Amino acid sequence: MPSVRCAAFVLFALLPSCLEVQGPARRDKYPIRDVVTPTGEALESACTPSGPEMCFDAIDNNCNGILDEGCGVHTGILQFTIAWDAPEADVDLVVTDASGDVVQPGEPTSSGLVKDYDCPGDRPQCASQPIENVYLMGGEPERGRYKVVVKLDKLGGAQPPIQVRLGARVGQRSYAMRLSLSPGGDAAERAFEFTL
Ligand SMILES: [Ca+2]
Ligand SMILES: [Ca+2]
Repeated sequence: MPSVRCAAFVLFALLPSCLEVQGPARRDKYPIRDVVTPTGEALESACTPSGPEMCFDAIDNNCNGILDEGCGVHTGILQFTIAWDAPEADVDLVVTDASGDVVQPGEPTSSGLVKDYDCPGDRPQCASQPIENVYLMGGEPERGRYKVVVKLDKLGGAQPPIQVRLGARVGQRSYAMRLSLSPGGDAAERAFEFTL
């Protein structure tokens, strides 16, 4: 039975390398690099599951790489979401794509990014758990430099600092940052940049 033994040896010899190739290739299809957080906050890339997905918290609770899925929030290969607990406050999520276009509500950029949640606004959850959400509508994401800015526009009577959770999805990976914003100057704005 030499041919059978040989075939078995070849199979087992090849199996680990095949698995190694498939694993990282799928995880790293959209790696990000040159991540910069100008004010020193950490961009967390290690996700710790905390249970079923919770809505409108900008956290990937179940660590499947998608933020607030099943909540009516759109997602795509790229997704950026902020959530904050003070409905009186107006916090803005300003995403600039690789072409330099700022993503607007209801009006996709040429790269296909659009904002579907923009609180304060008419949506019911703006009154209780405000969020803003930007997502890629379809297709491949544009390669290049992206900038994500979170800024406190108006306090609206809320007590500063405003605690904001920022979540980002790139491919099947999620990233997280916790921000503390206060009115005036540098304290009102936080950002991170990355190259895709
Ligand atoms: Ca999730
Ligand atoms: Ca969530």
